[in-house]
Amino acid sequence: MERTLVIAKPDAVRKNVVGKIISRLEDEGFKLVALKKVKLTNEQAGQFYIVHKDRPFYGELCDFMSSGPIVPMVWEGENVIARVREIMGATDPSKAAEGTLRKLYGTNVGENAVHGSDSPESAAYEIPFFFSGIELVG
Ligand code: YYY
Ligand code: MG
Repeated sequence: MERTLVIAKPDAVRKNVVGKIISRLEDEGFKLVALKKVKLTNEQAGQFYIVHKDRPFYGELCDFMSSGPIVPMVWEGENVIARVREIMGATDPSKAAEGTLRKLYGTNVGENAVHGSDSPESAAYEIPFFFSGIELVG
């Protein structure tokens, strides 16, 4: 069964919509296998998003992702990586489809409420970034 790393980003925590994000993923039939609340340093945010290190938005992204607590979680289900990407919607909330999490809860392209792994390779890096084996309860 496939797993993906989802993060309720600092803006979602500030807006008090973490529960709504969790409810939506439960309603979609996925199984929650891990969840915690953490606050990253700027350097830790940079390590998480290391694939974007040469992009112009990297500095702002690291500042935002370390601006407050986040809620990383692991979800399991059939085709969960691609399906969560659909449920999240486009990176820019103003371009995201109606009913998607980013349309509902995002603010702008930088503050877009939620992260979801984009491939099995990304999930294999991102899940152990936050969770050890004994924290993953399938
Ligand atoms: O996978 P996804 O989160 O939809 O977008 P990415 O292209 O991987 O970018 C990661 C993260 O960076 C995005 O969620 C917000 C931020 N970002 C940005 O601030 N400005 C952009 N033009 C593109 C991405
Ligand atoms: Mg991405």
